[in-house]
Amino acid sequence: MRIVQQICQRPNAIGAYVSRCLSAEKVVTTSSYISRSTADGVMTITMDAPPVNAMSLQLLQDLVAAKKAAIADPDIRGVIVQSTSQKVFSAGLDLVALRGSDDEVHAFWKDGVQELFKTFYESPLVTAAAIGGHAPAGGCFLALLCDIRVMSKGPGRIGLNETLLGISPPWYFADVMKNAIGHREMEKAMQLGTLYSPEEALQVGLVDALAESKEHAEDMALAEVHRWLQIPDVGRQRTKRTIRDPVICEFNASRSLDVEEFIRQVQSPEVQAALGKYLESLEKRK
Ligand code: CO8
Repeated sequence: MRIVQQICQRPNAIGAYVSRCLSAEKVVTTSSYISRSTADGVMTITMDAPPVNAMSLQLLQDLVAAKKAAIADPDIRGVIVQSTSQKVFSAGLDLVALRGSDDEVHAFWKDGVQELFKTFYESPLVTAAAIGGHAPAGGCFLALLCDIRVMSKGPGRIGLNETLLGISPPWYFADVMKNAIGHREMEKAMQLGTLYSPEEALQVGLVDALAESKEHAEDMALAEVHRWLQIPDVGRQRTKRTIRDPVICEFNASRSLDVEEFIRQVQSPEVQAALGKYLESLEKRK
């Protein structure tokens, strides 16, 4: 499997994406779950794990690898995360993976979810999520790690709905949610497992803007990234670090405990039963 990484170095930022990289072209390797393309200093990471971009360990690791590649590339200053699906950004963590063996769930959390949080949250790059449909649970979490969130109007829903599955997400899920929507709204939304419509999400501040379609969301996200890139990196990045560093420090200090707590929780008979029922209910909707 391979992807094409294309680089255009034109100074004309906004609008230049329309002709995304017909010139210089660089080929890099990838997995089957994402593709990346680069233009005008912005890397676009597109999730492609049908049907719903459920975050398996592989998809999580691919996202992390792509983001790290962007960070390591001196020509890249911004990142957009999006999906090939017309109706789902990501259905969140792979529920089947949460029913794996001890070793599997350990690796899933430590090498997948924790790495995703750390890599995206502490990244200095301007990062946007173009949310072209449903973004429950882990899908919402990924969007919350970005600086900018644009969601398409329509039937898609977004929120941290873990309690509906009988699970309780870790503190840093709550923290990033609180940053977006405030403490009181977060307390209600996370306990009730609220999934917001795009209009409601805009109203509470969970997303920054609404688009008419998935493609429009991607265009708006790119334009907004370019707007942020007009700010000198040195000041913006230092400010981002100042704001986010305390959370990263707390996270680094509690990683082992967090893995233990995750394993304890997902392997309890109650949670396994709730996960089983939830997967069955998804099946029955057909
Ligand atoms: N994981 C694995 N498989 C999934 C998931 C998922 N998260 N979501 C959907 N699927 C599967 C379905 O079972 C179905 O499989 P199959 O075709 O084999 O029957 C297939 O994907 C297609 O699903 P749908 O038919 O439901 O697709 P729709 O387009 O109709 O609906 C939705 C898309 C709205 C996204 C819908 O699939 C849905 O609601 N999915 C569940 C979303 C959800 O609740 N995710 C929660 C995941 S938990 C999480 O992310 C955070 C956990 C934090 C853990 C903390 C513990 C300490």
